[in-house]
Amino acid sequence: MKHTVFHHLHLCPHGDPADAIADAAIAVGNGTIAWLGPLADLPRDYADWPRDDLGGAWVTPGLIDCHTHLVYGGQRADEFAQRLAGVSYEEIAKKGGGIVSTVRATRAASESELFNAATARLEPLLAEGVTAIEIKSGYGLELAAERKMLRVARQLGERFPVSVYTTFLGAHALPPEFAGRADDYIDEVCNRMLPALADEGLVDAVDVFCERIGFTPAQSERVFGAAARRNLPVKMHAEQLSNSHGAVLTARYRGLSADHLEFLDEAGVAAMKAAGTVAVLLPGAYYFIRETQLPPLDLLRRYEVPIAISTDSNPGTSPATSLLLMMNMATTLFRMTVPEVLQGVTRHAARALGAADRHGTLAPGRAADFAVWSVASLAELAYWIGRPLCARVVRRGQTVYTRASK
Ligand code: DI6
Ligand code: FE
Repeated sequence: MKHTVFHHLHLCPHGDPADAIADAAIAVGNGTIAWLGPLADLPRDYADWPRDDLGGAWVTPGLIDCHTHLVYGGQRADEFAQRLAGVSYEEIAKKGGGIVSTVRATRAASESELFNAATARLEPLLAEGVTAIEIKSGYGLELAAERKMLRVARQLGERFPVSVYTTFLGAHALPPEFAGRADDYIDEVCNRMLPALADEGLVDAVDVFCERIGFTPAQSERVFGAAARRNLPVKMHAEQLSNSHGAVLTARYRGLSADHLEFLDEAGVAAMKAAGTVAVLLPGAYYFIRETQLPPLDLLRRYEVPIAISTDSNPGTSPATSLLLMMNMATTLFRMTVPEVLQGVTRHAARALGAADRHGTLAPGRAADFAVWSVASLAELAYWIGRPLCARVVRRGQTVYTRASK
């Protein structure tokens, strides 16, 4: 049995600095946490276990990026340039650009090309302490290409030391071959794509883009109904560019999360609270499309809705591969606090994936998945912009990443 006592560390076991433990220790046996707490209280059973000195670093649970579109072909830097010249995200989408241009590139790419492109985006996240990640489909918009995306997502979890949670987002945009026939495409999503992909074990959750340039609440509800018939949890890109009251619909289906939420109203917040639906805020998309409507932080706080933070890593609205940068943006742009954003990338993010029993908290009996930070204060995780702060990543008790020391 492989066992180690990690010591000479400060521990933030639940992502909340208020319950941090100074001069702590973590006893790990066979990849599972046997005990954690103040080193001075280390039980005798572990006194003779080999030690691993973390040099006074801070330790948090491994980070969770709970909303990504990591797998896709091509990139959209030229559209970015157009938007800098004043063309809006919605205008580009209406002219057949946007999501649909990534669809063309994704359909044309092979599985290995998609795997290699996604790897280049995954590696910086892993180097920042991410040990669990959600990866959506949604750039295939036909069965074979959606299957290809979800297979690549599963392969990333097999190849790299990260837990991958897949989300079927067939209802991301209307593919060109269904132009003007959105209801027929929703039939295809509900009656053919989702059942086939669920039967192949490729789907952990189902998402839909409920928006003026996406799908209506009625079409979104049909997708949720199809997910419910397969006992699959749901989530939604909701209230990103307008208020379609998608969050209320998501809450009605006891959705894991409603995401974006810039235009969320109090009725939506109250419904999310009642349903236990997590608010996933995506500051990278807010920043990149130069949105000005802030998500209703005061309402979310007043109703005590759990808030998660994520990269929304995607080629159109958030070409981001840094969760720490999202923490900085969520504090600076959304005025969230350090404890809020730390919990937003740990236990609340785990809850948004329906995996709070497996990720986001360090406790006896759980997998020893943690990040080791070369910082003097946890506030530095949201403070520094673009600075490498993760010294080591430990997954199931084994060191899977060590930052090269100068
Ligand atoms: N909202 C977003 O911000 C992404 N998808 C969505 O529903 C954008 C995806 C893209 O532009 O490629
Ligand atoms: Fe998204």
